[in-house]
Amino acid sequence: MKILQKVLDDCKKRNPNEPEFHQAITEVLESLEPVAEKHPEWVEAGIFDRIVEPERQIMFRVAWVDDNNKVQVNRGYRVQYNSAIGPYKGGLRFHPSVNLGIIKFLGFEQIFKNSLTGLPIGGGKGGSDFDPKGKSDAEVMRFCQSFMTELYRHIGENTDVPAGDIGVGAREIGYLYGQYKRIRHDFTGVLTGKGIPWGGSLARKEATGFGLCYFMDEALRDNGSSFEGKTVLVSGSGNVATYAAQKATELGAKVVAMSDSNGYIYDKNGIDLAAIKQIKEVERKRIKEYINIHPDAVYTEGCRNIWTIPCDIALPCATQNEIDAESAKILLANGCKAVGEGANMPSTAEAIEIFQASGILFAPAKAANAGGVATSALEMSQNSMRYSWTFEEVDAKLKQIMVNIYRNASKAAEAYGQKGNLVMGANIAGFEKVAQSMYAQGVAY
Ligand code: NDP
Ligand code: 2IT
Repeated sequence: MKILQKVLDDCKKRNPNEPEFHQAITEVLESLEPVAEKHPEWVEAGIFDRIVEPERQIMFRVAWVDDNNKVQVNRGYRVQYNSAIGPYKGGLRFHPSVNLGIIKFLGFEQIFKNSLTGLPIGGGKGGSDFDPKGKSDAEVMRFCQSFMTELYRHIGENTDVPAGDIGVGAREIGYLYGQYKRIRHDFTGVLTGKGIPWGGSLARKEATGFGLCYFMDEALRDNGSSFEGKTVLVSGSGNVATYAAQKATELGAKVVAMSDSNGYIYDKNGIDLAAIKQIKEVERKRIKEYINIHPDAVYTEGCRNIWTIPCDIALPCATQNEIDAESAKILLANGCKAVGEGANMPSTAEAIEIFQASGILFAPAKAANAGGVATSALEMSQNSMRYSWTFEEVDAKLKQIMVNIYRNASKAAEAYGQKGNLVMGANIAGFEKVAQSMYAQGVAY
């Protein structure tokens, strides 16, 4: 890297001790070096220096009272990263591992992902180190109400529109929306992932997982393959994982393993998704319960070794850095031919290098998992129109968006002499539109 090395070095220096953020900016800036060569006017206008710095970072105290009447304190975040092409848009993550560096890595990735959807949404992300696991509904509600009592002043349907991510699903969005509406006295589309009766979009729940499979389906076909008859591993058993497993199965694959942070299940007959939904969505229990319903399935404690199961296609849908170099090598040695990232940054930089060097199909998160946020943008459109589309209408738009993202990322990779490199293609295709917009709008942030 020549032109952008200083941008990277300065950014790392200004943001010490944020390894996930460093990982995300390093990958993107490395991909963008040939773009910087081609566009000296963007270098001159400081586009690269500006894009790595969030427009605004909000951190706040969230105090709430637990069921034992004890006061608890968490930290809330909203990083409003880039608004060049639309209002800040991106999820909220509630997980004990959340810190500013993680929210920044997610917010930064979100800029390019949102641009790739072709819809007018900027990039942002937020969340808290609050852990919903083991909390009562009443505790989750009190936390969400306290969180929104600060967040509401920073967001709005044309300013910043949060949604779900790890630990934030329909229940949390409901409590957050109720509190926003109460404070603002305004019924607007300020959050997405809302319930269907109160402004949510059909197919939003399914969208990230379905979108991942639509993307992979298109990419596999372009490489003379398909999901038909393939053995698939899906890590995680949350929102993204569940609907990725469902769509992969509908497209003819057999999903043989899923996981949570405690361990993984292997079912050689193919995972029973009704059982997964019952355990995870309804009962909020651990995945090991699956073997009570299917005694011939195998549960293994610890989630890491899921990648040692032989497969044709791996769909990591849990969290960042869940596939390291060692897991990548094992996957390849066992004959894995394609990796589609449902989670954000699930492969380490070393793992990506190994996958790419092997020549298998590698679909990076910001392209492959963009279906969730794309459908969030469709929810915003429906809210603005005060209208709702049918499941089939939304699903058809989602499918077309994912096909377009694949084609645009492929085209960009080819245009820069890197045919098949979807990491580079996605980073470049996502960046160019944002860069053009920032350039046109002058030095306004
Ligand atoms: P959920 O909270 O619904 O599910 C998360 C799943 O991942 C759970 O099975 C969870 O297990 C597991 N998991 C979480 N953290 C870890 C960890 N540190 N180690 C192992 N397993 C872990 O979240 P989502 O399905 O919404 O999100 C999954 C991924 O997809 C995230 O990377 C998210 O950023 C990304 N994503 C989500 C989108 C969405 O629309 N929801 C859109 C695009 C990307 P456990 O229950 O044990 O914690
Ligand atoms: O990472 C992501 O794209 C999401 N969590 C979804 C964000 C959204 O606004 O729907």
